[in-house]
Amino acid sequence: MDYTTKGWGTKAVHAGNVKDTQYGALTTPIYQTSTFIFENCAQGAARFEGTEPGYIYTRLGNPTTSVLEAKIAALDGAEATLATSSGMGAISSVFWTITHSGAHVIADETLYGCTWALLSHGLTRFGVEVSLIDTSDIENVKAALKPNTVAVYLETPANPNLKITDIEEIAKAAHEYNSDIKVICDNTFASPYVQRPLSLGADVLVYSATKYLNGHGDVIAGFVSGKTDFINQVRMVGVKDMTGSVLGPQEAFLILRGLKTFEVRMERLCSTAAKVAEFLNSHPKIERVYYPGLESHPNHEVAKKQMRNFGAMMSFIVKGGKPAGEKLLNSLELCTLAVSLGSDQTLIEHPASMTHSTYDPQALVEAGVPAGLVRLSVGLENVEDIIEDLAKGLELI
Ligand code: LCS
Repeated sequence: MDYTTKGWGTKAVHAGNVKDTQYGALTTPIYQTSTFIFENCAQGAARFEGTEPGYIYTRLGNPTTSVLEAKIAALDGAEATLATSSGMGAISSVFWTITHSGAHVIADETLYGCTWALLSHGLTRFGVEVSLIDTSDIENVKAALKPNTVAVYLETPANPNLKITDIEEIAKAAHEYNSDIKVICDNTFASPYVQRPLSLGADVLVYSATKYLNGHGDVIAGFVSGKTDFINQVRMVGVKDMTGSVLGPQEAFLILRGLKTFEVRMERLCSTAAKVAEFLNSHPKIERVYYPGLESHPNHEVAKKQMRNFGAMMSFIVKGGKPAGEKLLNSLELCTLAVSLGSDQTLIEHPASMTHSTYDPQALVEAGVPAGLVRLSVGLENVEDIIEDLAKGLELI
């Protein structure tokens, strides 16, 4: 069946599933195998040549993972998807595929801390030129484009301050300059439920599937989505030869299981987050809330245009800055002090000393991550319980 025109829940449950003709299993089996048997040498050679379809070795593909990849491609509206063993595995496999010494990458200055470190301290060691700019101002992007630019990389909403960049505008400017430039969007904070950047002109999506796509805080994984030719390149160069960042079949199965409830989880998370953001925004002890759904967000109009909901991530500054924020984090009982996000549990953390401690201090200021910023990933608990916990914590300050 073609699921392209079907609803979200239907896609998440059915797209990509392969009928088990051997035993009729309802759910996708876990093919816990490192390698696959060839009937004879000719068949092995043909599979390596690519003239005969079929599995070879799990670093190149596995039936459990293939079902998951097809499902994510359906959710992203992508031609193809590649699963990786982490979000950083997805991002680094893409960069190892498209960069070389002398290539130029434009990236937003506000990124997940390890992505920032990969670009600033990692790729530059190998002769890649990296320009970190504020991509939310299109003029900055136009000014940074150069003949050797191979990619424009951004997160929207960005980790940790929920900065919003206009994907359509960036893709248009980059492709007008040079149609070979890859516009790469890290869609982790939004998830495909909230935002589908390929339909806005982006070329490549990367994810930490550790977050909403798995959704239960028990797996580390990543994805790359895009055109079939490009995904094949990332599979056969970026992952097979350069990073080896392969997702195991057990993890693929757990993500498949998590995806069955993707739509209901996301609906609930987004509606709870909107209420929590309103609560924080009207609280006298809160200085500022960063949530794309609030009219006070500087790019609320762009968020409304490109997101179909506003997600479940937010950050805020408590009046009194870092010491007051720390007091709050140390006193919460239901909201759990931990990094990561997109889990069933509400998680709260301090970016400057945790997820973004990889940044150079000056770069952190330029990226709009003040010392007092607190990041909240709203979970599946009941909204009144989350708000009660935050209210109690704020009272203690
Ligand atoms: N991209 C974004 C936007 C992320 O938030 C993360 C992880 C990654 C990529 C990397 O994914 P991973 O390799 O961990 O699967 N973000 C984290 C965070 O904010 N707290 O802990 C991890």
